[in-house]
Amino acid sequence: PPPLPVLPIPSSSQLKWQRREVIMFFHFGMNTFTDSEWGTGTEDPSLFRPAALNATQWMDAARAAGASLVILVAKHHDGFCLWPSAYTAHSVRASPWRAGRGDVVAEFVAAARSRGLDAGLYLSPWDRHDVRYGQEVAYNEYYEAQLHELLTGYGSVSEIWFDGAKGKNATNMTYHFQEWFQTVKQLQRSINIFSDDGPDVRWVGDEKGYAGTTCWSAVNRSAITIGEAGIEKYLNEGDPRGRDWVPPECDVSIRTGWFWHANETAKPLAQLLEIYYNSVGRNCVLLLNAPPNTTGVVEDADVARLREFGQAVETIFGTDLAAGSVARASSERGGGFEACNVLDGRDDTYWAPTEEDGRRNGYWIELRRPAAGRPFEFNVVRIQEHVALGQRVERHAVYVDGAPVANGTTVGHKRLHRLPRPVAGRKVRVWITARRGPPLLSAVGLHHDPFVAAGAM
Ligand code: IPT
Repeated sequence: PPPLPVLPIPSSSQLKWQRREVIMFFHFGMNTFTDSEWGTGTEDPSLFRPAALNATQWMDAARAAGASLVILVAKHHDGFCLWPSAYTAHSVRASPWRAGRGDVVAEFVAAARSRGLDAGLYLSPWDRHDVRYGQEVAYNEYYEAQLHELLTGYGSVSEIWFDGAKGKNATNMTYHFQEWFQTVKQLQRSINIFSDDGPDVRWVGDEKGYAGTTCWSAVNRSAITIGEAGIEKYLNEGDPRGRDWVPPECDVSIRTGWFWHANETAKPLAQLLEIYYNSVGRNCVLLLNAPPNTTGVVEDADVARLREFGQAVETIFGTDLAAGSVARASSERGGGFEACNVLDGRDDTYWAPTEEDGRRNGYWIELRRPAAGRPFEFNVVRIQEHVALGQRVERHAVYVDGAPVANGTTVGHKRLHRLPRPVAGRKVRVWITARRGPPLLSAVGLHHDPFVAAGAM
């Protein structure tokens, strides 16, 4: 029989999200036109006038980066709404753009669909414009009403983002998160809700795009208060004893700011790849932000950088040097759970050992080059758990022909080890030295990363 789950386990929406690996964020709005990151809320709507907004161009940039989901900031802290909300005058309706008949959310969602991408939305709880902010009942109702508009007017929304950000001098205000989350799920059953404490996807605790070297998908949600300082380390590493499956998302901008500023440029490729290894390679989804400019397009240099990034990931991971090797393991459960499943490129097949195995010598799986073939030569090791049945690995180590080359703690959906220099050998063995249950591995891959710069490690 198949192995039993080790709780907690992901929902099908969370699994689908996890397998996206790279998704994109678009911060665009009043701040784009005022050279600001946090607007005051007093901005004149007439300032919002992108000369040639082209959301399809944003989608092409997202696709070039390898993203399958795009998230738009529909309202940031300044309160200006990118859709013609019926509940406020502070929106695109009051701007000169498209003569006040424009709707960025509608154009964004339509462009995403036309390019085969799923859409998500961000609606800032902190609102520095609306007069109801500070009046608990009135503002929470306003916020609910806007959730309703966004989640009923634009078709299927895959993710919604609740930012915990709030200025130090912000008016006191209790957000009714539990009611909001309930409304969201009632309107969109398969949506993933992002906030510091999920319920579906959690913040990783920083805006650098780095997860902890130990990174559990689980946490105890009751241990987290949204927006509270001091929770960052817990969010960064997760909790091996967590009862709630709430995997982390790493939000980071390709530039310094979230919004477009004339004097900023995109991070170099090497830095974006470092981010990839420290996010996707540490059991997270990478949410990469690109800021459209005052024209309403992502700048050519940024698009070029996103394309370079997407191509680099494809160059490194498009070829699995372990393909064609022979897999054996400390034990095999049999009946469809053979060691060779780690080589088939599928997420739904995996190696499962016997229950007794761990009590004897410990668990290991080994890839071997047939005697006639050339030795392996690689500088990246990829290990993936079948997290559909829970995250189990607590500690692991990688050996090449008996010599240690890498080790670490958690694995989760994907763990990447980038080695300082290429190694060669005929046998690659992964030891699982500590675990919460028999390890279930869906993949062990070997890759060559030509972008490892001398000294970049
Ligand atoms: C930070 C919020 O405090 C946090 O709750 C989360 O929403 C995060 O943003 C998302 O990036 S604020 C930021 C200035 C660190």
